[in-house]
Amino acid sequence: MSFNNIEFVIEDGVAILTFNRPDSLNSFNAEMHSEVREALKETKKNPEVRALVITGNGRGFCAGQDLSDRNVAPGAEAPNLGESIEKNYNPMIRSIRALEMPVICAVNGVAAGAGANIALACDIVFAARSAKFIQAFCKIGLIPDSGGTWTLPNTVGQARAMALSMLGDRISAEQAEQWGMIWKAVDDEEVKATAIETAKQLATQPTKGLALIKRAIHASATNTLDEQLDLERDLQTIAGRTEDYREGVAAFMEKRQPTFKGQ
Ligand code: T3D
Repeated sequence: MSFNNIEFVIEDGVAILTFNRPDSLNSFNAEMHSEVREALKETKKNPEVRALVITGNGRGFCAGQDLSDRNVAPGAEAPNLGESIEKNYNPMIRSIRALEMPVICAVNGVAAGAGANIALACDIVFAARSAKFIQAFCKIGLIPDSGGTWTLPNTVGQARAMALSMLGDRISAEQAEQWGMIWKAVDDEEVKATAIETAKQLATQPTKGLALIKRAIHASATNTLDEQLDLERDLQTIAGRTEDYREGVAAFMEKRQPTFKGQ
């Protein structure tokens, strides 16, 4: 697969999707959207892929929408941003959330606008110590999209979500870690390697079980405890029927390392 705006490789069971428009801090134009869609489709359908890493080239992770693609000249018709969200950003966030495998993000630099919220939609987020998270939308009269108005209150609470969204302050990776917005801040030169190593390790684990964990944790944001208990019962039923569960228990009983196939 060859792309102009992203890099996409598969190695050791891990798909690595790298945003690659470093001159504009990996902001999204229409072509990049369509390439990311294609890469996510391939990630989903390739049976060898058992984890995904998302990262960026250059000094930024992603600065959201490429604003040079928006005609705001006096007298020009107002762009229909809802259409753009419906066609591009929402399907991307839904795809990341629905992928039945762990999605690991390596935030290599500034993550602004939709870029910040794409990172926060991933399952495990590592960020370079120098990276910043910016809900930049308010600075141009927009609201956080790409799931930001859902993810933020659910991770950092309403007070911080509101202030981050209205002030558009730069949040450091360490602050993001302390607030539970991301998993870990790591040294800049280690962030991509750490994410890829974690993904490769996860790609040897019970993929179906991990996908069910992902489903359960996401559902908890809107479920009552009763609903969540029912969901755990249902998902555990599915988990208990996987080959990997059988292998995990057998390996434990036989005091050997398990070999999980993701089945
Ligand atoms: O429109 C729709 O479809 C609706 C959906 C919207 C989703 C969104 O994401 S809306 C929010 C869009 N993003 C932003 O508002 C962020 C804009 N960027 C910034 O505020 C700053 O660039 C950063 C805070 C991210 C980083 O600042 P700094 O000082 O480190 O870098 P810089 O000098 O501003 O940027 C470096 C270059 O990248 C620069 O180009 P140049 O001057 O070297 O040729 C800059 O113009 C370019 N760049 C950065 N962000 C964008 C961008 N070019 C186009 N679009 C961008 N979003």
